[in-house]
Amino acid sequence: MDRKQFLSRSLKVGIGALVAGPVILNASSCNTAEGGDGGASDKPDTPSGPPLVMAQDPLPYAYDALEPHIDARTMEIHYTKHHAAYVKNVMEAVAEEGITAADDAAYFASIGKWSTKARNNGGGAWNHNFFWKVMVAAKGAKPEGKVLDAINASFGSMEKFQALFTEASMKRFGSGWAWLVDKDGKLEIGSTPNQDNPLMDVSDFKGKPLLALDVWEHAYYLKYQNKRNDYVGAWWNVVNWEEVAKRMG
Ligand code: MN3
Repeated sequence: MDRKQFLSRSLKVGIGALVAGPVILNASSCNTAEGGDGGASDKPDTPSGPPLVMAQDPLPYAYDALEPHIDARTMEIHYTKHHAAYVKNVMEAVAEEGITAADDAAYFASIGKWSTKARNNGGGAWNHNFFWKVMVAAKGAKPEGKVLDAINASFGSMEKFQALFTEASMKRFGSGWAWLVDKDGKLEIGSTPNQDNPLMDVSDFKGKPLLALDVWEHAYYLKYQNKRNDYVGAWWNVVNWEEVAKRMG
């Protein structure tokens, strides 16, 4: 696919997102400079020419797959309403502001250049694609191998890691996210407000995301009401540690 075809395709995808609501593409993570039907390839540092394309990745399991820890109704609303809206709105911002970026990482690395709408909805689109993948109907799987080793090396034990991550989740006032990141080869725990993430230039907490927990009330209120602590406690049962291992590389 040449550049012209790619731009044309990107534009169609963007317009599709505007008029048709959520666009579900079989792309692993939104935009790539390659486009094309032959599959996306990671290609860092390509020129920031193409319009940004963010899409809603397919949910990797059924709405009820994470029951009883996360209920089907919450999952359905979260995916079809909240996440879909972030994707629709970021593509609106792309059209309005003429946002270009070689890929998601490049976009977030210069998110401060764009509007609050672009920041909040771009973060919302990406964070949820990430969040769905780091959960699985694992029935209480535990980290092992290199993930467990890294957790032990950074935090002392799995119990201490969970306590610190839970604390970060609970201390995030209002809406936001708790994160486990790789920061220069070391694991760190932190949180971000709203839909910010650790890839953003404007974020106080930075690193390569390995695990994330959505602590917006929309993620848990139907089942847990004000008991965020119970939600966090239940969520450990559905963490996809294999995905965390993959992200660690
Ligand atoms: Mn959410």
